Amino acid sequence: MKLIASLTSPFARKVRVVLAEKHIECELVVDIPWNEDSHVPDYNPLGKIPVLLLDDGTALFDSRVIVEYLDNVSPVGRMFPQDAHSRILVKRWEALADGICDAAAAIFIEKKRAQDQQNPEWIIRQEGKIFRGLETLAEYLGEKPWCMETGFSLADIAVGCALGYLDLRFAEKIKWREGYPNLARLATKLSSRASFNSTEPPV
Ligand SMILES: N[C@@H](CCC(=O)N[C@@H](CS)C(=O)NCC(=O)O)C(=O)O
Repeated sequence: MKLIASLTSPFARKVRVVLAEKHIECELVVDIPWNEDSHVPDYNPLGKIPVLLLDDGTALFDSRVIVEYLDNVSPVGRMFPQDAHSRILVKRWEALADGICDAAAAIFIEKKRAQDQQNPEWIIRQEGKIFRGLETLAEYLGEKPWCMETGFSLADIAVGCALGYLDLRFAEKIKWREGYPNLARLATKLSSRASFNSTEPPV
């Protein structure tokens, strides 16, 4: 099995953390989809990472499909609670955390354009998604030790990867730790796990 990923993608990090938590061996192939010579479109017509290449040649994308597949590969470190309602709540946490990453990545890409080609209204619209998203994550978390009452799950991983991505791209602009101490507590706890430590994005 091979994971095609970059070292900074929060979606790829989510998959890498899941692999580490479940102790699944997987070769990492670094491929930056923005590079001219990227092979990502050969495996994912959408040209996005992560892509998981199975030994029989099947290419799986996107990250939500991959983590669900991995959770079925091994019973170690279950990522989803058993009952249907809790399971769908984990998926909602994941959708919200991933959505924050989508908006943050969109701003990052827009800001790479020449200043006079950037669309400030569109950036503000994406920022709104991030700020409302953070507020909702904090509200859902409350004083619980983990996102789900049932304990550590994919929800915590998705949130940890989203917060880590905000630190990577917008540490100066988005001071989420100051506004949301409960999210800060969760992030600190996650950073002490080997899975998060070993997938820390390079600055
Ligand atoms: N929903 C997708 C999002 C993947 C995604 O947006 N990946 C980014 C890297 S962070 C990418 O490959 N972008 C290249 C592009 O949009 O062309 C997932 O969860 O896998």
